[in-house]
Amino acid sequence: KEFYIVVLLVFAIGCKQKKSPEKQTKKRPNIIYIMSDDHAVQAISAYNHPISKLAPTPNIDKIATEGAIFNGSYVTNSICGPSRAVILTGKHSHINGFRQNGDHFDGNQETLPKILKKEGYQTALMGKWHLHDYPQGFDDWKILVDQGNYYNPDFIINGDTTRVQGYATDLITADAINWLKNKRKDSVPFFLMVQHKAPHRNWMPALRHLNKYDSVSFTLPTSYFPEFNNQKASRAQLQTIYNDMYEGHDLKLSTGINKTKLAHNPWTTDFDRMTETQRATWDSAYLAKNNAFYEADLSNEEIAIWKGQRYLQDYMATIAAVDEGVGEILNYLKTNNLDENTIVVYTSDQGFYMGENGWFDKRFMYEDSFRTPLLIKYPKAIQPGTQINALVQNLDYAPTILDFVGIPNKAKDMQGVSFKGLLNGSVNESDFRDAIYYHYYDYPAFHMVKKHYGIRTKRYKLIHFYDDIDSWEFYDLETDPKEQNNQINNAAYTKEIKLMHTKLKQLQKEYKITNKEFTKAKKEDVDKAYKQFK
Ligand code: SGN
Ligand code: CA
Repeated sequence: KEFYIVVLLVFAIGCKQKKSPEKQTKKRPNIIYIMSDDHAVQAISAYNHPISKLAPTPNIDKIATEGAIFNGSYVTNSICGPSRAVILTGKHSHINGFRQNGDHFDGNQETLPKILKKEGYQTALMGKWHLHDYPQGFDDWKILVDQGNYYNPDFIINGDTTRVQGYATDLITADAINWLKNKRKDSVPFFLMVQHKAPHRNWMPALRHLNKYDSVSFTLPTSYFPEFNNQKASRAQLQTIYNDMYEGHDLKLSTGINKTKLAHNPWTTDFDRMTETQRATWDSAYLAKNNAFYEADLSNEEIAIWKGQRYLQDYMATIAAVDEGVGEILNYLKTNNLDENTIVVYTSDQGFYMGENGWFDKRFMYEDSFRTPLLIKYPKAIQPGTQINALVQNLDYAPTILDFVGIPNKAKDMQGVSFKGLLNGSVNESDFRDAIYYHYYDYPAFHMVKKHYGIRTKRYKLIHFYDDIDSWEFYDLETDPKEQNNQINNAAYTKEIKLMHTKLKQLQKEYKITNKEFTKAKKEDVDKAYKQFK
């Protein structure tokens, strides 16, 4: 009798294991992961920043009103390729091997899309990739070449490069919707990554948005003309709006009154690839405002402020198309009864400066570039209007998604932790992690931000800039949220600084940072780079 029971049991287990992945995964949620490039928290109206109040993002905001918004979401390394590699692997840069832009992603390692595909998900990727290797783990993909261009961008499809006429943001949205409409199977869940170029430099809005914010005067940050006392690395950077932006390429200024030829424009391809009709619409949209600039005959300080305004107007105008695209995707889900069982994520590969410290770009561990927007909706598990203040990182995205689809054990080799419990209310914020680690390596490189690493807790931040500099910074974010006063030499903080050093060492040990990470650049390379990027 026992023999027959054992045989029956073995048979039953065998049957369970043999179930096709399609059947097992039927009720698993779909996932749409939308990521823009360089989209600052300050530029999403759900975050209530003064800038975004004047240029709202109603569709992106909907994800927060119907789901959750993260007020403490950060990256581990504030730069494009590295952030994307962290998101795919759930591992810090020094473990996944992609430390700085230009590195080559080892696509043979385990990644989120690969795991989901093995579990029976249909997977697809549309838009920016920037990892210098063909994507793996996707049934379908269509990626921008390298950084991508706003107008008539080149896409790689199955290894072939094709120039596609149109505006990148709209093309990527259309590719996403087309994929949803025509995907191979309706019986299995899907994982779709939609990755925009916008609002990346050089901030070229869609033709329909070229004059959208002309009459809006954005509030420039109070730190627009900073002093940088006791902040050596900040003094060495080359990412100041009024010193480092190119008048033509970045600010779309012409050479003079009634001229359409662009002022300084070292990389002509962004404009040269426009069709004659596109270019004519573009030129006529900028003509009057460029004339107004020349007619005003501004002082140097006024020019610096004018540049900040032009930058913010264009940057926010590129976001208008992203927001419309998000709206289209959300509508598609609703009209096709997919919204209940689909997790929608909106994030960026990192934050960005919108004039804070006078800057654009990212890279620094200061709040505006260290933070990244994160909004998630999933009606089945997340209450509308959820606000989360815990410290989460892009390192956690893969473990969280795996947890939501019911395979948390697949994240056991990852360094991130699932924050599903924060989203469905089963974990208290006070029980979540209390410190996050950051490490930036891309030096010497564009914008000359020194290598640095550091730790942030709810209240404090400790940063060490190294390589051709050895400079520590400590901030009390409660009294100095804009990080203007480096307190590293303030005796009143001795105890806290010591504690932060200890925590930093603990985290470095936990994340397996070795001395190999603290290499030094050659002096001649640094000198060459300063000349090249100045
Ligand atoms: C380009 C930009 C830089 C930017 C890097 C990295 N210059 O080189 O300003 O820091 O990309 O951006 S551009 O005028 O050519 O656009 S990232 O998002 O890919 O990391
Ligand atoms: Ca980026």
